[in-house]
Amino acid sequence: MVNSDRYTNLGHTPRARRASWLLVGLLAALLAAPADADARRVSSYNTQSLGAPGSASWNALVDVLRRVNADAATIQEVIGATDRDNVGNLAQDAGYAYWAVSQLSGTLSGNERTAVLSHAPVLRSESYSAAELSGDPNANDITRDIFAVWLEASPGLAPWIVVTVHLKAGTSDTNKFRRQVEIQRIVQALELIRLDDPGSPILLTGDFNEDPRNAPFGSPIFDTLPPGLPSSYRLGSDITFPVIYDPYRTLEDAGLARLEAFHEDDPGDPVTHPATFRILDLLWVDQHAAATGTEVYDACDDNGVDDPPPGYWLPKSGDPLNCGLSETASDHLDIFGDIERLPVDQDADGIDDSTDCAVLDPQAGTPPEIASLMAEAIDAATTRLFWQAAATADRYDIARGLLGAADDFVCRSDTDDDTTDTEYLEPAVPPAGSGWHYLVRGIDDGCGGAGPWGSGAAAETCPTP
Ligand SMILES: [Ca+2]
Ligand SMILES: [Ca+2]
Ligand SMILES: [Ca+2]
Ligand SMILES: [Ca+2]
Repeated sequence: MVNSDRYTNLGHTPRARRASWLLVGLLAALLAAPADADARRVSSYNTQSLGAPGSASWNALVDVLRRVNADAATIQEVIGATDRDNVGNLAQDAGYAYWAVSQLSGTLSGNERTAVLSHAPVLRSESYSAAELSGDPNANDITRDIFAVWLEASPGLAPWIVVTVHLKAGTSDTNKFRRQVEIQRIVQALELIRLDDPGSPILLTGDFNEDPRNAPFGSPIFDTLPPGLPSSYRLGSDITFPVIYDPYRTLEDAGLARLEAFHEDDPGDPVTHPATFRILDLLWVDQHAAATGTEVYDACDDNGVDDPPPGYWLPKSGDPLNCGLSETASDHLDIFGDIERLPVDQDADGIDDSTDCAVLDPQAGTPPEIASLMAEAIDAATTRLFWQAAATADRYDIARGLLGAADDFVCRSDTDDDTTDTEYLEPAVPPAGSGWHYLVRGIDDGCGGAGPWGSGAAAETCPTP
């Protein structure tokens, strides 16, 4: 750690009755962590059921999951109670310590759940039903629950939130209507998630059952319920007409960006459902995240080498798999991306969303280190310390240490006649032949608490607010 706010006050003999002031230099360059320190690989895989543990399809699925080795592997088509009960076994076989499975709600799921396998602890999960999102208890208008998990991030950072979906399949207008309503429900789920965790990166994955290459959309436009809906289908009373089929613009309007992905070393092939040559499986990120790389995994493309063209290849775990294993595992391919956080400061208080305890309140947040401590002599007996205000600090602590004695800092806040301003008048003079140095920290009386001193030396010198 660097004492970038350390100010040194060199004492002289009393006879001189003068003090001279020395700013100890700051090497503030350092503490930024590597950009990818909290990066995560996320994947989306429609597994076409899990199969029986130990079966060929199960083993192939395990092989692909291990080869891709996502930090958060989302899967769709966990079919029936047997698959549900086997998700823990799949996690174990694929090398995951944590996992979570969605619930079945309403009548339209086809008995299919989604799941997440995670290397990081699952802090929370929510399986959102239509009724819960709608507010209309009779709403029964989404196929599968929208499933969100909160995953532990690096210390001090807001959790990663991974949302996975499996939307209605089919190309009829009625299916498009149902898919658009599901997309609107996803946006509602994102609103709920952001209400709780406005600083978290949100990753949306799943089988969306619409090829984005079919854009532009914008039609059909539904002014009333389409024919041919299931008899148990109930559109939530909160959904208003017209309903316009424009699924991906709706997600973009909600602040999401789709990540393009291609087969290894083949920028001409983005297909995730080979039987129909369609892109059905998608990855999206919100404003807090971006991809450093993406790929659609097909064992037949996997030779462990980044062949020309450069890129379109990501490192994987273990050895390349035999061609055919992807086909044995599922009718879909596994799509994955390496995701890193982007700096975002929504309330412009200088504190990144990822560490801001009040992401939307510019008055609240742990103040950053005070790195601008300056001093001037007021008169022979008085030194004025001053510093630049930290945006969220309501007041400041001052600690004073004897030069050369690293651990002797004492709190001087009790001698500051106004702890809310950005100055401190030191009325004392250092002992002859010695000197003082100072540390200042900002304190947010809201959720942020005390900021760092910039040095461990003074950590205990003022009572923690
Ligand atoms: Ca290759
Ligand atoms: Ca902020
Ligand atoms: Ca804030
Ligand atoms: Ca003051």
